[in-house]
Amino acid sequence: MAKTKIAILGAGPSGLAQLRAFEALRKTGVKDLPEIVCYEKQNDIGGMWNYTWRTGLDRNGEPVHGSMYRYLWSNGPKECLEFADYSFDQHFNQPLPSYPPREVLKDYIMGRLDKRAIFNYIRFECPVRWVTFSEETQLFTVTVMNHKTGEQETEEFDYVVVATGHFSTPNMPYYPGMEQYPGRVLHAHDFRDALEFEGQDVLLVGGSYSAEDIGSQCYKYGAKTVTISHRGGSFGYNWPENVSEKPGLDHIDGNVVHFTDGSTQAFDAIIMCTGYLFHFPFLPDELRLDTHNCLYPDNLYKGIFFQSNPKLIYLGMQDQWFTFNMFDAQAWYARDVILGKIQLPDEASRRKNMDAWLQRYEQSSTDSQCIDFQASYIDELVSATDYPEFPVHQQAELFKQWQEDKKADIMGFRNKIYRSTITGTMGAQLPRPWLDIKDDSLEGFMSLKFEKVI
Ligand code: FAD
Ligand code: NA7
Repeated sequence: MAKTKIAILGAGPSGLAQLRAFEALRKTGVKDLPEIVCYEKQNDIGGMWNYTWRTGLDRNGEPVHGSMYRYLWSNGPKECLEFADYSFDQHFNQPLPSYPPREVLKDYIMGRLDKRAIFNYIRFECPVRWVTFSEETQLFTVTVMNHKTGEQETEEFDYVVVATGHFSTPNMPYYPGMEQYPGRVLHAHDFRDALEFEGQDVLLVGGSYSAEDIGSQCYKYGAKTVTISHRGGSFGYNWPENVSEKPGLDHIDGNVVHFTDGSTQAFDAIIMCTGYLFHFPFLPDELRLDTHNCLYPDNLYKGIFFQSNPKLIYLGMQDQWFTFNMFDAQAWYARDVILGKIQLPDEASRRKNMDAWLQRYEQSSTDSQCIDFQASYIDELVSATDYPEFPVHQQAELFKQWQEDKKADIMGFRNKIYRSTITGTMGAQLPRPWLDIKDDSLEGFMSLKFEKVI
């Protein structure tokens, strides 16, 4: 019998989790595993965690995937994203503070991979162009552009795993007057370096992570004033003196921005932190997940299997409190379905199950309830596979503490530390407040003298 073939689209944390799930089995001596090809648009693994200075198009003329910026530090405690099968202690051999910078987290994510084994599966600089499914053969046909050879390639697969992320294609609204605005207007996706805005009056539009974090970065690196326009209300943070909030943006007149409460203010630059679109230009309508950033996208059974064709698997499509450990939970579950260890129920039962989760999601209105919702979702997945059980509900409590810490001190929450639920190790204390540490490199961070806390 021909081997089962799987295409994994994307080698970011979700795609890598899928590769790792199969590798974990291979390492235990299981033979006759499916044949896997992973297509990656970039020239390295890591997905969003690969910092790129580029904006717009990459060297192959493909849209740049990266939305991360220099000086980005983890926006949640590392103790809430720790892999259950590879702890921070194992990787770093010393306790670290709870909010490491991007390079440090990237080092951790990469650390558990046997790169030589993993790289065998990956075809780099191969953006996926088109995917179809034949009812007749029950196979997917995947067409990619191989920029290394300059030729298109087409192959058939039994399963397709879509792991292309959903924080890369900007949602860019229009406001009257934008075309005449004399300053720079950019989306958070193209923000790379807060130093660019030193000494400037900067406006950020949006009410979520990007607005609060890019706003904090601009403050940290010397913007004159930072103003955040939030159409949905206030963040409720105790911002420093030169950071303030405004209601929604109404229109722009020259360099003066008019807000919905009638107030006006001039700005040097506007950063649109207005979120991202789910964008799958390589999928036809009948295979394309149609959703927005939320905790339970409809039509994904277990948050993974596309309802009308469950051989199409989506990873990491949820809004994310939990990240790496959730991707693992999904990848292990998907692996076991592909291997026939877990049988999917029929279409009607899957629908019923999704409806029950959707109903539960509807009843989750506060942040705490949403955190618990995602923790329960992960818990259900983990308990069905051999992925190491981990105290996901304890991690949910850490997230709630993190929320409180942010409310108490938005510029100081990254000085807080938490205890690992995997190893019991307490995070180490930063030697100086986050606001005063301007070097975010791996070497710079690791050379700091952290204070060990028992
Ligand atoms: P991605 O990391 O986006 O990876 C998707 C991969 O698919 C990429 O490598 C991309 O090149 C590839 N790809 C895309 N299209 C194609 C195609 N057509 N063909 C082939 N390959 C393709 N999470 C945290 O846990 N902590 C944080 O502090 C944090 N901060 C963040 C800050 C920002 C600014 C952003 C945008 C996200 C942040 N996240 C954070 C969330 C982050 O998205 C996840 O941690 C994680 O990167 C998601 O993994 P993924 O593999 O699903 O998607
Ligand atoms: P999010 O979390 O999806 O938030 C997008 C924000 O943009 C949200 O507050 C929206 O307001 C706001 N928005 C969307 N459209 C508009 C328009 N037209 N006008 C004004 N405001 C708008 O995206 P983020 O980029 O903040 O975070 C994404 C990930 O990046 C996150 O997981 C982090 O890890 C980093 P709304 O709430 O709908 O009123």
